Amino acid sequence: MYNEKAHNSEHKEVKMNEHYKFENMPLPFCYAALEPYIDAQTMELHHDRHLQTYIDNLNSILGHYPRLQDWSLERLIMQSDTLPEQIAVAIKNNAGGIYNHFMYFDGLTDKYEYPKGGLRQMFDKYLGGYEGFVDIFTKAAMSVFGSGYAWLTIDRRFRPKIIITANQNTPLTENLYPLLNIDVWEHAYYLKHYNDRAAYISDWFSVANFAYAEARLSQILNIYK
Ligand code: MN3
Repeated sequence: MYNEKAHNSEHKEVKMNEHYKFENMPLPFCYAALEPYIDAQTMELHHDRHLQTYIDNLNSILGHYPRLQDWSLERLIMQSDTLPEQIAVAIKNNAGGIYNHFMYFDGLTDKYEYPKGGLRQMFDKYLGGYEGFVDIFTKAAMSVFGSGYAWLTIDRRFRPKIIITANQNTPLTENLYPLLNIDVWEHAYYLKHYNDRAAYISDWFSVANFAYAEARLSQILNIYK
């Protein structure tokens, strides 16, 4: 599987258990650190309650299935359709909810850096520079109907692909390697931005962790190129 090797190596860096029991690690900054772009109350509820619920739900299911307890999050997502029918959907949704939120919170920073290195080169070569990326990514995030995410991913030919996913679906099952995402479920912005998703997306660019996206890009290029 295209993603398997990268995910295995990635696990050495990600600050979480590789498998059951999954844990909610504290954010590397305080809840108010992203203000005025994302408010403290939203960060606290989003991380400590929304994400925690996915973790609790998945742990609760896996507690009854010892044979799945050494499965990684990625394996649970990618092979959910091989699981018993009564748990397949719940595992896909809750493992996806954890994976997507880990990506989202890792993709936020209180130490903003303008995109540089290979990431910047990729923007310049394929997307019309940083401004082109902002434009395409914003349109994608705005186009999510209902709840979901917009993603910056790279495909098998190492080209950027900006996609959207519904609910807690992930790009993993589409053979795309995710670099960065934005959560556009209303719980990610409603307390501050109300129904103004465009304002939230615009603010998100001021706290987007491009250093993290760049690190993920370098990692996958080192493995495969
Ligand atoms: Mn969320």
